[in-house]
Amino acid sequence: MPIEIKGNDVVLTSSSTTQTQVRINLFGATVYSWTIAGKEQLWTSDAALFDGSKPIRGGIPLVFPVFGKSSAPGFEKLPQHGFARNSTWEFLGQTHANPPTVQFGLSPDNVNRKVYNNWDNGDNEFSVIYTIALEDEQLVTSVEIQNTDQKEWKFNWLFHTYFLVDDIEDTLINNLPGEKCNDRVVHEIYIEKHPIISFDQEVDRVYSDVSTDKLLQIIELGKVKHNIKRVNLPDVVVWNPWSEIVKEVADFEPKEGYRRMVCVEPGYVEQLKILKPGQSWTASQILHKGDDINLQAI
Ligand code: TA6
Repeated sequence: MPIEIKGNDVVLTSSSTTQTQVRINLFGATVYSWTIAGKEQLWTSDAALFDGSKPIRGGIPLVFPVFGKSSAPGFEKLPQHGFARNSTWEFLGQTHANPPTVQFGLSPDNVNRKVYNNWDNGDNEFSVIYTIALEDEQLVTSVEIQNTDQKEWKFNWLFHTYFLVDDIEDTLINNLPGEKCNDRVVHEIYIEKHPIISFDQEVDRVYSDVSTDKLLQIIELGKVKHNIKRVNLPDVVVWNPWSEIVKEVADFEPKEGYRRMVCVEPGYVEQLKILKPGQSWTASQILHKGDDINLQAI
């Protein structure tokens, strides 16, 4: 049974092994578990809420139409990260049997109105189609955003992916030296000088305009744990809250869980993307298991 609907969950199972699965909750169309041969790849909080009262903490929350809080006109009243993760998406069905592929939809018809009404004048017509394909050692998440309005509007998009690691202090991320970094902890903008990103304190950075030819790898004790490829997603957020911030985050459990996760988040967040009437914008995040370390020149 490659695709099952269990309550508010859609579960895809690989045709080659039942141990390779992805679980998506309709709330936020949030992927909250992805296993390869029985091994979990994503971090989800033990206290994540699935009752629609707040976004699901962990997995792959979808950030739209704003990243963080913004003072840009029309965005000031939106809460952090917008309304996609606060809305119950429509399951549009299966588009392929192998690899199992499904789609979810969001539009003003099913959006969380209370939050949506704070985007411009609460009348932007849009359609988002989210496609998830489960391959044997790869998960592809793609989005198509369409302006179905008579006027233009602007947006950010981000896959806020929480990766599972064994120990954050053994974890490195490569291929970011030379990139422009907006460091939201020290409030400075600089060019990344470190040959590799390591973690021993809170990290909250936006690397902007990173060529999509750059493969990003999460490396633990010399082994590549996760590979992240991006299509049409020039910005990369790297986040680990560390031990103090998590104390303030009620749905982050266990508190020591910050040691088991790192967010590497492909997006279009440094600028607002303008979409004119009738235009569409597409982007993908491609996650796969990997073996060789691939260091790319600046
Ligand atoms: O993507 C990084 C970030 O914006 C951090 O600044 C941190 O706030 C994180 O997302 C989690 O945000 P949330 O609203 O889910 O608590």
